Amino acid sequence: MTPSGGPLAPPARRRHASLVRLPNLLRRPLPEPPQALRRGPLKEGAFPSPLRSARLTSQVGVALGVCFAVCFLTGLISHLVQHPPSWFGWPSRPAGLYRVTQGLHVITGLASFPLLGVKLWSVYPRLFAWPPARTIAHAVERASIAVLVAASLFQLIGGLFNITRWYGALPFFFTTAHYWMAWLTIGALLVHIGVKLPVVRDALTRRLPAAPGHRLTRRQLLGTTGAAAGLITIATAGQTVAPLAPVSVLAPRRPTSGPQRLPVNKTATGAGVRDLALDPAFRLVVAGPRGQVSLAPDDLAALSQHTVILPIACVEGWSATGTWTGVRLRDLVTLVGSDPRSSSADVESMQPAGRYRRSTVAPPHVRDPWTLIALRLNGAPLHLDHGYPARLIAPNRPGVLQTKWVARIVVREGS
Ligand SMILES: Nc1nc2c(c(=O)[nH]1)N[C@H]1C(S)=C(S)[C@@H](COP(=O)(O)O)O[C@H]1N2
Ligand SMILES: [Mo]
Repeated sequence: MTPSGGPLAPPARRRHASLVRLPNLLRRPLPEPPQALRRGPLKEGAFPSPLRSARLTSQVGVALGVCFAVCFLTGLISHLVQHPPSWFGWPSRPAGLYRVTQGLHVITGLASFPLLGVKLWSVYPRLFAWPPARTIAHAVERASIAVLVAASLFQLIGGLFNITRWYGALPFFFTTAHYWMAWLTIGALLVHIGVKLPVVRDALTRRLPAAPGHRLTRRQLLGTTGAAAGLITIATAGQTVAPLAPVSVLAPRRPTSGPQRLPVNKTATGAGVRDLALDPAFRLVVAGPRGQVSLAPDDLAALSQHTVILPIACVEGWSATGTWTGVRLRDLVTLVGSDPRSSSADVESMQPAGRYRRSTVAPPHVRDPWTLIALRLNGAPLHLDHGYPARLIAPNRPGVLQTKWVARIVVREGS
């Protein structure tokens, strides 16, 4: 390499100069498109509603930004809990924390529907802005908004499909797509906020005269939008906030529906475990580096029994509380000679295949006295669809990790 200022410096300087010119290049006016194209919605004044204003767009935008931020962060938590990287630890208490974060995730996602609808209505005439792009920088900014709108709609509609369990309608594995698209959405949103911040600040601080002689004022529209978002929340939040259940007419789930007053996602027949679960030869195998035991239902019932009140909190946003009775996982770990304070456990279902047939219980949950291999629910033996003869129930854990029809527990020492 030649040090700068040496005999070969000029090409480097030339490169530098072209970099300096780039912003100018991006801002150089593009040629005007032909006037003959200016018809229909492209005509001047094609969208006369005086309700559309930078102020309306900004106010709805702020509310939407808050919803997206909460939705993104709670979604990230859910992803990390289900796929923990080595640096991530998730506590077992407070027991209902995941129920709250995931409830918020689904509630803010649903409340975003009316907000995004009104926001898009308030700006869609700009689709027909004339000229379509003034400069290259303007064209890039418009393209980034197209990405933001597409990604947002993908997230909201995909999420809605998931909570209403139309899985079959999606041609890809939902959670992976939802996770990566969330980063794209939030990235495009940050760019959008960065670009629009001066406009938003100006629109929110300047007082505008009311639109004269129009039937609907901006305040009324904002009030209606807020009411719509609130109504959607009340009409769906009952799937996790029990007192709202009677008015939650849009909630895909009622917290008390299903056998033993608890919802079911995967039934025993659906999981293909019916015959295995009812087999009298069933044994729960607990295997660790220091020993192994094989427990018949009577053996399990003879161990010390404990009762806990814990929710099932599904990633779909519904949650429901049950009274569970069974054996502490940490007692089973002790039974095979390992230390529950520093052990983790892989809990495996008799379900032959499927994404949720196995889950890992990390040390904070293994040692928690509320983590049970439950045998009973709400005062009766577990219903077949709730995981009979034995299922995992632990505090502060997503429903997908509360493995049903447990047949084998592999204890690992160290982590
Ligand atoms: N073996 C197995 N366990 C499972 C599942 C599954 O598909 N297979 N589904 C999980 C999901 S997504 C949830 S929300 C809870 C629901 O428990 P419940 O049906 O008893 O309410 O079980 C979990 N345990
Ligand atoms: Mo779930």
